[in-house]
Amino acid sequence: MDFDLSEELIAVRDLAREFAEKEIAPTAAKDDKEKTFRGDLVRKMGELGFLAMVLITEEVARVHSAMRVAINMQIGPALTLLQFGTEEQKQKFIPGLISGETIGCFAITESDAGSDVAAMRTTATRDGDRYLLNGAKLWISNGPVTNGGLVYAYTDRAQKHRGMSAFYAELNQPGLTRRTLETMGAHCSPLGELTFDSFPIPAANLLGREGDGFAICMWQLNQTRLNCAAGALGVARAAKEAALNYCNQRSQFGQKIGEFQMNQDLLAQMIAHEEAARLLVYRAAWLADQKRPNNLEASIGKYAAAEAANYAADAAMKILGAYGYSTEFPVERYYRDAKSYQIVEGSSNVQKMIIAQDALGYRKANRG
Ligand code: GRA
Repeated sequence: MDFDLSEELIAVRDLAREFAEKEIAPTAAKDDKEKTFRGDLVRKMGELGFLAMVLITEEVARVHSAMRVAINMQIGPALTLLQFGTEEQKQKFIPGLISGETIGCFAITESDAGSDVAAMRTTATRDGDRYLLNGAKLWISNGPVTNGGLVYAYTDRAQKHRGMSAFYAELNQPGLTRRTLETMGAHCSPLGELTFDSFPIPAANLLGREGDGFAICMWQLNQTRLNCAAGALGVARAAKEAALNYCNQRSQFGQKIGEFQMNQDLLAQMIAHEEAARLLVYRAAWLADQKRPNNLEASIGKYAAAEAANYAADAAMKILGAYGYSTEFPVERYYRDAKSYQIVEGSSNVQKMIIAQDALGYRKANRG
């Protein structure tokens, strides 16, 4: 077993850290307050080849979790096109996504289809050389700003999940209305509802074959879950760093507050949870690099990292007291942003279901 990163990976991580600290961190609090989507930073990350990878995502999320979501919206569709797309689809759509020229998205969730993906109602009906999309997608990251991404819909509802199909859709066209949604955290990651009314998608934009959509969706979620897990590590680390700094600065009752065992207990638990989660996330990423199945490992990593981020944000809030609760300092942002990791990309309960059902022999997690 080798726990060292290669020199190349260390260099990439350090470059990402420098970029995050110089380009994202200085305006993170302002961007969060003003709910600004930073398309310019997405393009800059595209130029640097940053729209990928666990190590980069963690560095970005450490300074601003919402910018990690932006990475996921680019790589999710790009990787899925790479895996399932035709040569023409790859050439036409991937470059825009990885350069950040196209602001990406993936539209799975609906009002009655969150954890239960197969319950979606959106349909894609064949009409000559195109499909007409009808239905409403909810809680779509980048919904208000995206101009292209993946959309999942039923081409044959009677076939249940085997009648679902995946499409790449160029979204700046008539037939789509958007509604912006407000959330507690990740304010620079715009979220929206997309309502499709006979929205046309060229038949050439179908990924794989009709009916492949559910399996494609599960494959895609397995990639984007890993990015999410890496983001949670970044938030856990940011909260821990804030708590450590404060413990070394602040004095009460004549001593540094780090001297108090109750704070040491919180710090030790934050560190142990974060480090354990990091190893699990790196294992899932390493398996992906080896082109080995890693659905189970990605679920374990995502679950552990989401919980570690929430533990750390909560503990940091306890340690910093009013300075944690204050909106003038970043810990309250970590706290708000951490919460999303227990909800998105398969809630913590969905991950636990995948993990436990695999262990019980009910449903194998690693299927391909
Ligand atoms: O045998 P079959 O032909 O019937 O196929 C079954 C199975 O083999 C069928 O799907 C196949 N399948 C898979 N194929 C390839 C299942 N899993 C996989 C896989 N991993 N790879 C049906 O299987 P099933 O087990 O009966 O499915 P189910 O019970 O309907 O659903 C399973 C499950 C709950 C795990 C799934 O629906 C799921 O993952 N739900 C969570 C949804 C989710 O993660 N949503 C995220 C939305 S996007 C988002 O959050 C954006 C956030 C942005 C950000 O912050 O980054």
